[in-house]
Amino acid sequence: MQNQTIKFHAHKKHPEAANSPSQQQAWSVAEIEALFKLPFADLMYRAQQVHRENFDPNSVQLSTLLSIKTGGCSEDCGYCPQSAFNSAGVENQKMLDVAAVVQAAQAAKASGADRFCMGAAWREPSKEDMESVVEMVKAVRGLGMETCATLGMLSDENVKQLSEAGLDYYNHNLDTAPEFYGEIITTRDYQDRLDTLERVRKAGMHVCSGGIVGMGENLTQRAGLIAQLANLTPYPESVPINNLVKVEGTPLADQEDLDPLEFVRTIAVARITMPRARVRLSAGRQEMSDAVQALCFLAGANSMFYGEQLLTTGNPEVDRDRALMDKLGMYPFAETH
Ligand code: SAM
Ligand code: DTB
Ligand code: SF4
Repeated sequence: MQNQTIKFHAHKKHPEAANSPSQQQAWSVAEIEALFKLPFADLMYRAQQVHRENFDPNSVQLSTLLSIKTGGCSEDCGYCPQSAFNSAGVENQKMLDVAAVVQAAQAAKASGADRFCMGAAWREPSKEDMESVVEMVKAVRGLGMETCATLGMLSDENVKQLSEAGLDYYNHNLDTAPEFYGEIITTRDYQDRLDTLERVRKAGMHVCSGGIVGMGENLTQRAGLIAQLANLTPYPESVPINNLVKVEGTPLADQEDLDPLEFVRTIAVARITMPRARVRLSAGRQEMSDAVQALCFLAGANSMFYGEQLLTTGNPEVDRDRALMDKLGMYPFAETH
């Protein structure tokens, strides 16, 4: 395992976009597992080194989420309150109209977010769905925000339409290691996810892909998820690391808590193995203390979901996040570019 030596270029708006496959190291699951097992201080030191070589360590990229179509999803993802297989009490809603989406994006921008992510509870979008999404992407782009969408699996035609509409990022998570995946989802397989990511990449959009920890996976499986992500060539520009939000009515509602320090370690390992990615401290922040979040930033997280709502569950209030950033001397990426 060798240290990456790519230098941070302060003038670049998107250092993560310069990630080049030719500079990329291949990672075995065993190597990644060895990182997880380092003494905590050694792991944090190494993650900080990589972080500082590639990014301004005090800047945090802020993405605001909006659920543009909620509930009634035909997939059986065990963690998800929006699956029709689960009974989490989420009210099904039809797709929002473009004006409502633009209004939410304007509010997000005014609060300091630089990226707006539109999420839909679909296995995959229909032709009619795509027409509305394309309008939404164009309108949000028109506000000068980066756009992201997460709509399920995509066809070649879908990626073409999204790319032509100017979509900057597509979020599609691998969620967990291939070996554990079948315990959580049965209605689509791992390869389907990899195929969608490949299509997004080929169409020239940036890839946002990560996963969920705390679903009962073991350490090797956590390492297996990171290995899958880090060995994508190139690895994703954005890597959301979600801590399972345990929602009543889902099969994972009673899952045992992951030790918060294991979550911090996962962030550090993602940072080391994907040096130029935006590593996002994602779902689960509402249940996290400021101290754990501070450790995550120290471990190399440099992005978070920002705004009171994730898709159907809560996220810290903007005021609490502003206070946290102030306390840590951190600033939103949008305010320095
Ligand atoms: N339906 C699309 C899909 O699955 O690709 C997009 C929306 S889906 C809700 C996006 C991601 O949210 C999932 O892949 C999963 O990683 C994350 N997610 C959903 N429920 C979660 C939960 N309870 N805790 C943590 N992350 C969750
Ligand atoms: C991601 O990795 N996490 C976000 C976003 N991408 C779409 C979603 C988290 C959802 C948490 C459960 C909910 O609010 O429904
Ligand atoms: Fe549907 Fe996405 Fe939830 Fe799975 S994670 S049930 S695909 S909304």
